Amino acid sequence: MKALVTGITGQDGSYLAEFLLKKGYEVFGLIRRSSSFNTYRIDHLYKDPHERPKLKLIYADLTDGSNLHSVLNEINPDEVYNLGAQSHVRVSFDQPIYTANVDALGTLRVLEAIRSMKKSAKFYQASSSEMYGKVVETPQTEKTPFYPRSPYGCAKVYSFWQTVNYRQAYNLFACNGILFNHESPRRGETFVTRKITRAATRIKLGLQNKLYLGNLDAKRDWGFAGDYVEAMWLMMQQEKADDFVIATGQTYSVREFLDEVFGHLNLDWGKYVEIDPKYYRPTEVDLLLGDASKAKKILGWQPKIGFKELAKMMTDSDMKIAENERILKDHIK
Ligand code: NAP
Ligand code: G4F
Repeated sequence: MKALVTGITGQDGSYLAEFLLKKGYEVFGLIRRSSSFNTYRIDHLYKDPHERPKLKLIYADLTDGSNLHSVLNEINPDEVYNLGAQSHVRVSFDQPIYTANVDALGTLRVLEAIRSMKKSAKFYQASSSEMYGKVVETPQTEKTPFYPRSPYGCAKVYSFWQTVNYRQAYNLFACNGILFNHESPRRGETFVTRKITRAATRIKLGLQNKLYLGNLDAKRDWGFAGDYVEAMWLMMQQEKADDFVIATGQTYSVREFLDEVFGHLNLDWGKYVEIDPKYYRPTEVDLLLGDASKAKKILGWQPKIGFKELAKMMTDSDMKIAENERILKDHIK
């Protein structure tokens, strides 16, 4: 089986690549040209003599339709996982048009490329709980109407419906995973969980004094990325394409995440955290809480790692990074 993954250098792309390689897939990852290294999350796979022959990296970009067209037609994958995106909600307010180009039109470009293939590929779209935005009901299910609150959320709603429409209009196997927030030690460092675990561990070792954050009252349904990529694959193994909410069914505030992380390090976050209004969003998503009953029933999927374990896993991992930073700093002195 051949799988093509857009966004392979991202958090989810790296876990999904590991997962698919373990299942024996040949994995084709689309990467962007960058002036600095952007493959650090998958370097361990590339260096592994068992995995390397099955992992192929190809330059492509979701803003370049002709490039996607030729890559997909050349590879002829069985499954396409569209994980590539400008995925930062706050940044989408600064770059709304770029975000729409990548996160909305980018999806359409991939769908069009699939439609041009002789043998059609199955398609997975990385849809998001951000589509629920100013939630109209709690918990959120596959039937909850969308009310996006950011350019990112709007772009994801567009992609959601294009995916549904290509399924209905062209009979493509095209499914949406509506994933609630999921984190890991590989989470980008500007998302709130990782920003907190990086700062707390650096504060513990005297490498940093303050942590500047925005809205501490926002609540999220936080799961572990490693659990969530399995759900993506399960959706693609069904007889019929469908859309699924993937979530833990528990919600916690940013404040509670701070309690957990700083508590684990025996620190009082009140002494270190300051509010910087620049991290507030023009429109906020106050509360997300998913109901993944459909995924449990049809896919047999449920999360393995809960909130406390996730916070501890990320803190312990970042402590190792901070320790290395300290050694380096002491060495330079
Ligand atoms: P991430 O770590 O930010 O990774 C995003 C990936 O997209 C990176 O590989 C990035 O490449 C790539 N990318 C960005 N712009 C691109 C472009 N123009 N063309 C091609 N690739 C591009 O995101 P993630 O957390 O793994 O999330 C994966 C997907 O799930 C995203 O679509 C995100 O919107 C969606 N999602 C995430 C969550 C979550 O909580 N993590 C929840 C719901 C949905 P570089 O490495 O070169 O930047
Ligand atoms: O970690 P965040 O930036 O994640 P957000 O906005 O929920 O988006 C993530 O999850 C979505 C799924 O619902 C994905 F689709 C999306 O791609 C991304 O992965 O912010 C979480 C909350 C927000 O309410 C934000 O206002 O934390 C609050 N927050 C408070 N201080 C902060 C900060 N967020 C960030 N990034 N940085 C802060 O300093």
